[in-house]
Amino acid sequence: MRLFSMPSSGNSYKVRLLMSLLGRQCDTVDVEYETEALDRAKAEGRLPFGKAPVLELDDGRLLPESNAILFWLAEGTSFLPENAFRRAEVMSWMFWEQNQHEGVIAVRGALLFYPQRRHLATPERLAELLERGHQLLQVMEDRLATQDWLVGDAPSIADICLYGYTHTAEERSGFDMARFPAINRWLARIAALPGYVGLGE
Ligand SMILES: N[C@@H](CCC(=O)N[C@@H](CS)C(=O)NCC(=O)O)C(=O)O
Repeated sequence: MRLFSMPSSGNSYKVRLLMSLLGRQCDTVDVEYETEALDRAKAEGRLPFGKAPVLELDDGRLLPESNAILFWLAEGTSFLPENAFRRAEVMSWMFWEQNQHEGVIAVRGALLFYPQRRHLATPERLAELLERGHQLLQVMEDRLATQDWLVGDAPSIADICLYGYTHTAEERSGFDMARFPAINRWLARIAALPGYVGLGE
């Protein structure tokens, strides 16, 4: 397998993290933002949706979308519950991550982190994203105040998926994480899992 992965991106990091937690190996092709390697991967048709990450299977099939890759890798492991309702709950959190959380938490981080995006980081936009992001983080806080993991009683790909951008929500995206003690305890639980790797590792 080959993973086309953007080193600085939470979406690519989620996949690298799950691979490491599962003790699975694969070749990694780094396709950092605005580099020749990214342009080449696009030109060679390796990124079907024009974005990283993409997992290339040994038979050449390409799987884009970070959460689809998590789902594929987790099949048959403890990171994807067998119970049908629990699996559907995992999907709920993963859809929510893509259609609400990522568009605010990751986007605010990208505006502040990537110099090429700074011109879009107007005070009004940053303030709006800050307020919305705190509301979204409160949704996670409410869930994690009553249970250790987002779904059921074990870590699943819902946790790995949401960890991707939540763990840099303060340092990169500027959210006030002191407001969210249950999220902070959950972040520490994930960082303590055997096989854990950080974003820059
Ligand atoms: N929904 C996609 C989002 C992927 C995405 O937006 N990737 C960005 C980095 S976070 C990318 O590859 N950008 C390169 C580009 O747009 O040229 C996923 O979860 O995989």
